[in-house]
Amino acid sequence: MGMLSFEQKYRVRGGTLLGGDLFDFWVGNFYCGFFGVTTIFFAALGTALIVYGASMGDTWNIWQISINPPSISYGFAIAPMEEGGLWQIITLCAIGAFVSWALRQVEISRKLGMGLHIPIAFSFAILAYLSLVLIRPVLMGAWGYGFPYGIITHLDWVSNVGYQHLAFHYNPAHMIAITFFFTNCFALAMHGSLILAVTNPSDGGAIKTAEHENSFFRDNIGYSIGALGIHRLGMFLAVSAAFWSAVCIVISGPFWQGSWIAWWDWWLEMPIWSFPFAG
Ligand code: UQ1
Repeated sequence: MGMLSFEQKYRVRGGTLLGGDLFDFWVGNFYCGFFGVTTIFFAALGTALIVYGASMGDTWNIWQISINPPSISYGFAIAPMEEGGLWQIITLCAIGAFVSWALRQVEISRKLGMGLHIPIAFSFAILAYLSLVLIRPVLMGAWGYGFPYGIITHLDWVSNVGYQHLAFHYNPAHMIAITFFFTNCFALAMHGSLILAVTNPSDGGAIKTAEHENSFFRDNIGYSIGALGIHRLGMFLAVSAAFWSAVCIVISGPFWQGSWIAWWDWWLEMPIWSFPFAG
């Protein structure tokens, strides 16, 4: 149940983006809101359509079930249900549910008088999804460039798109995205371990303070980023990882075709290699 005295003060009307007082209430711990209703609507409809699509397929093996996008030949047309139309509606439901969830986060943040950091951070995850099923397919000319909704089939799709570019790890935006993901893991491992270290003293020991946190890192590496700073760094690293992931897939196909190894030829073609020795 949590902090009831705190909640009594902050469970206030208002802050809604749409509908005024309509749906401005809580169900147990959960805030409803207009966008809570739309989240449940899109999530329930999308899930039901995935199950319906699975029932039309030839397997109930959870690993092999797949809802596929239309073939490329349909372009931007609405495909028949069994030939990708279902994928198109499920994609609309997913976008509707994700955007509703972000807007519900905005309403809750406004009620609490907080910043909008959470929905802004979450919107970068939505952007990464949109880059795969909306932005890149639009730039490529067909919905068929979206990825299939299946556990194994979406992995096959990633592998296939990777090999279409020969060696995807040579994609510079992919390199940057991976670097942000790993650095993010490193930062959260440091932060999580530091917080556990100061809040879990040995039996009978006293919980340590922010000064202990700062002192550890000053003693260890000569620098402490600070309690607020580590969270600013964390948001920057996480949001950057999602952003560069979106960039790395959107440029693959629409703005660069073929081998990502060959992209680095600009380096070999620099005039500095021949200038003094040109014969
Ligand atoms: C840190 O300096 C700090 O400030 C006290 C934290 O806050 C609790 C941290 O969690 C971490 C991990 C650090 C160290 C991080 C860097 C980038 C020096």
